[in-house]
Amino acid sequence: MGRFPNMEDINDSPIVRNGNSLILAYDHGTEHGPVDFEPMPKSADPTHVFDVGRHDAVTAIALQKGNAEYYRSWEKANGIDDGAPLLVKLNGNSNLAARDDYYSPKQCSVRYAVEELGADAIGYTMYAGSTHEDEMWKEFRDVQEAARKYGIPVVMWSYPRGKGIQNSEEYSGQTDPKVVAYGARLGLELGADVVKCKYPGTQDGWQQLEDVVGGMKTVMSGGSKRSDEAFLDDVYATIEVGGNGLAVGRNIFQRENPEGLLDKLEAVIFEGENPEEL
Ligand code: FBP
Repeated sequence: MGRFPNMEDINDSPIVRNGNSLILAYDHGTEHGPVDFEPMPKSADPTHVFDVGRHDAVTAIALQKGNAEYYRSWEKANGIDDGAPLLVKLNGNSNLAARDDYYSPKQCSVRYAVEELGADAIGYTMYAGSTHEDEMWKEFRDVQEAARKYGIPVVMWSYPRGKGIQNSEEYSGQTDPKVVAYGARLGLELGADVVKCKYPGTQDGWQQLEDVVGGMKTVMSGGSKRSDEAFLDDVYATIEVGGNGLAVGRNIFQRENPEGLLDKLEAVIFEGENPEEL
């Protein structure tokens, strides 16, 4: 059953396999700038990462509009028919902007993503807690309703941050389990199909999030690069308590050979295997 009556069951979406997803995120040139490519300079070439996305473990590649256009022409020019399903990230923001609080402007419409780019899903970053939250809610409303018309899943990057959280005595920061759970719940109530959240540091913290999402799909946000073991342990901790996988960038493209880690992630996310036994 889809969450919306006219929507297909999300489990039938190409971005989902065995109920779970591994989204290869590659919007870092927007969000962080070229500094994220320095540890692995070849990752600055989008075609290198497009190629990594052909690994069986990857159920979607998340790209900003410009790279999504490039992705489609790369597929066509090279006769590639086994690239990852495309998730177009509709909004994004740079590290260069001087803003009074967090805001992620939208620069791609759902219509363009679906009709021109053939998107299988769309993504939107929500900064609840920012003084610009109201504006983002309005933008998300339009995005979500348009996506429903096309019957494609909506993935919310739900990253509560900004003055509302910084100035609160109740919350300790972005990865406070209460904050992460609140962000996840907003995904459910605002109409996302998948919510992507920061790892709150413990399995118990992820459990708190799972307790309030009413069965909506949740994926863990990768974070900065760490060892295979530490990374797999966090992913497994979420899967054990009902998580549905991962949206990951740096832990994949900052590795010289990400295939080994992708093989293990495939076993953990889609087969539920314990990484200690791999
Ligand atoms: P990573 O796995 O590299 O953390 O990527 C996930 C992601 O959500 C990217 O899509 C995005 O570019 C980045 O994290 C944003 O992270 P932040 O806003 O916390 O710097």
